[in-house]
Amino acid sequence: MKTGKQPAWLDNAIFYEIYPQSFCDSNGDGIGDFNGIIGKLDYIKGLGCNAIWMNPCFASPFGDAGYDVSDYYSVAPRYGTNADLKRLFDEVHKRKMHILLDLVPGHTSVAHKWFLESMKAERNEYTDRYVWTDSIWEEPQGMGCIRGISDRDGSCAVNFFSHQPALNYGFYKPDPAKKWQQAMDSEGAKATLEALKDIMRFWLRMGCDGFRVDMAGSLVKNDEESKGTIKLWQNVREFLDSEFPDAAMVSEWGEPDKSLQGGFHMDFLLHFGPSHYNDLFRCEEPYFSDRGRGDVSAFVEKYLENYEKAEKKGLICIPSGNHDMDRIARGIHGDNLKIAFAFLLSMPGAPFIYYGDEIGMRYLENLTSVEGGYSRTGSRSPMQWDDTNNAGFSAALAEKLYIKTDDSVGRPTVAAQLGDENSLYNEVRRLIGIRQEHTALQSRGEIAFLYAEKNAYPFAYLRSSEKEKILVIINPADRETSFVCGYVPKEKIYSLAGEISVTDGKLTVPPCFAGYYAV
Ligand code: TEU
Ligand code: CA
Repeated sequence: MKTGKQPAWLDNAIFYEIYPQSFCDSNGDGIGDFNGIIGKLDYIKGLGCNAIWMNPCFASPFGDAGYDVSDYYSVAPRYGTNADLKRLFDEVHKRKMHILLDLVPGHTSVAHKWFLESMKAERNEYTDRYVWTDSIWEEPQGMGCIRGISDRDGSCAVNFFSHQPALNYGFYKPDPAKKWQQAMDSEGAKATLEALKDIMRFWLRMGCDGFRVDMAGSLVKNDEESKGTIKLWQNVREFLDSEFPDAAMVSEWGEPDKSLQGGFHMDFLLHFGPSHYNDLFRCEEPYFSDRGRGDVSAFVEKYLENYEKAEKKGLICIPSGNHDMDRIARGIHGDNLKIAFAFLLSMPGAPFIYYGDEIGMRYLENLTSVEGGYSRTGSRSPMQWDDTNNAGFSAALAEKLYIKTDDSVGRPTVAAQLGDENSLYNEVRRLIGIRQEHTALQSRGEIAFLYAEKNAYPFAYLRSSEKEKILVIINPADRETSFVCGYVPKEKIYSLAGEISVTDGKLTVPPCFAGYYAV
C-alpha cells in the first residue's frame, strides 16, 4: 500500500488529552463542557502543547463514559451543541493548534437507532449493521453477546461491555458452516465501512483535524493476524489522503507494525498489548521509580522491533497516561516525574500528555465506578486549577460533580505551580520548549539506543536529525551510576539535578538525573 504524505503538523506535534467531563465546567452543572475547554486553550498552549485529543463527546447513555455512542452526528447536550464544538475547533485553529476527536468505530450503544432497527425481525437497512448470529440458541464464539432482548431470532456479538454491540465489518475468514458470518466484501460489511467514512467526513468538514480511533484492531472478526483489519484501515487511509490529506489518525491498537501498515499516521504504546510500556511507570518495580529496581531492556527491545517493522510509515506515540490507566503519579513520585517527562519529551513520535499529569495529579483511590470507569475512575477526577471551590473546576455543589475532586492535603494545582520555577509544570514546559528548539528530539528524529542493559541504569539513547545529534541520558535511580557509550558530550542542552562527569570516555551520572547533550 502506498503510504500517503504525512501531515506536516505531526512533525512537532505535542498532544494534550482532554477528558471533557473533567476538564472545566463553565455552567456549574458539575460536568466539564466545550465552553470550559475553550476557556482553557491558552493554558494548554502556554504549557507548549499544540494539539489536543478529546475523548468522545457524542450523544450517549454514558454506560462507558461516551464510548457507547447513540448518535455519531450529534454532540452530547451536557457538553454543548454542535455549534459549540465548531467554535472549539475554530478557537483551537486560531491558536495554530490542532484537535482530534475520539472515533469509536467498533461498536455503538444499544441505544443507537441502528441497533434498535437491527433488533427487528423484519429485514431492514440495519439488519446487517451488527454481528448477529441467526439463532437465539447460538452465541458468537469468544465475543460475548446480547441475546433475548430482540424480536429478531439471534444473538448479537459485543465488542467491549455488554451494552456495546459489535458493528459488522465482516469476518476475515467466515466459517462456511455459519452463514451469519459475513465476508468483508458483503453488502452489510461494506455499508458499515461507508457509514464510518460518512461520520469521519461530517466532522472533518466541520473542522476537526482527525481522530484518535478506539479499539482500532477490533473491527474485522476471525482476523488473528489482523490482515483484514489492516486492509480495512488502508481503505480508510486512501479516503483520507484523497479528501482530507492534512487529517491525522492515531490508533488505540498498540501494535505499530500492524497499525502503521494499516495506514494510521500514529499508534500508541499502551498499558495492554506486547510493548512492555508498563515496565516504565506501571508495574511493581517501575523503571522510573527512584528505587532503581526496574528494567528497561524489554521495552527497548520491543520498541526497536516496532520501530524497524514500522519502516517510518508513521509515528509510535508514548503517552504519560490516559483515561484508562492509573495516573503516572500513582507509581512515580517527586522529581522522578520530571525525569519521566524528560524521557517522554525526548523520544520519537508525538508525545501525549494526559490532562493533569503535567502537574502530577494523583490517582484517587477506592472511588465508586462512574459511567463504567471502574478502576479507571480514579484517573478521571476533575482537573485541579487552584484551591478555590472544587479546585476551580466547577461552581457546582461538590455532590453534583461528575467525579469528586482530590481534596487531599497538598494536592497539586495549576495555580500553585505556574509561578514556581521548580514545579513539575514548569519543568514540563521547559522540556517541551527544548524539544521544539531541536529537530533531533522531535517526532521524526532518528533514535539509536546506546545503553539499555537488563536491570541496569542509566538509560541512554542518541537522537539525530540532519542538523544535530543529541545524547539523552536518563537515570531515575537514587544512586550514582556510570556507563560507556562511545560518545562524549560536547555541549549541555539540558540537565536535571547535577552534572555528569567524563573520565576516559566513561560517563558518571548523578542519582535521579536526566540530561541532553549535543555530541
Ligand atoms: O479501551 C479499550 C481497552 O482495551 C481498554 O479499555 C482496556 O481494556 C481497559 O482500560 C483495561 O485496561 C477503549 C477506550 O479507551 C476505553 O475507555 C473504552 O472503555 C473501550 O475502548 C470501549 O470503547
Ligand atoms: Ca458543564
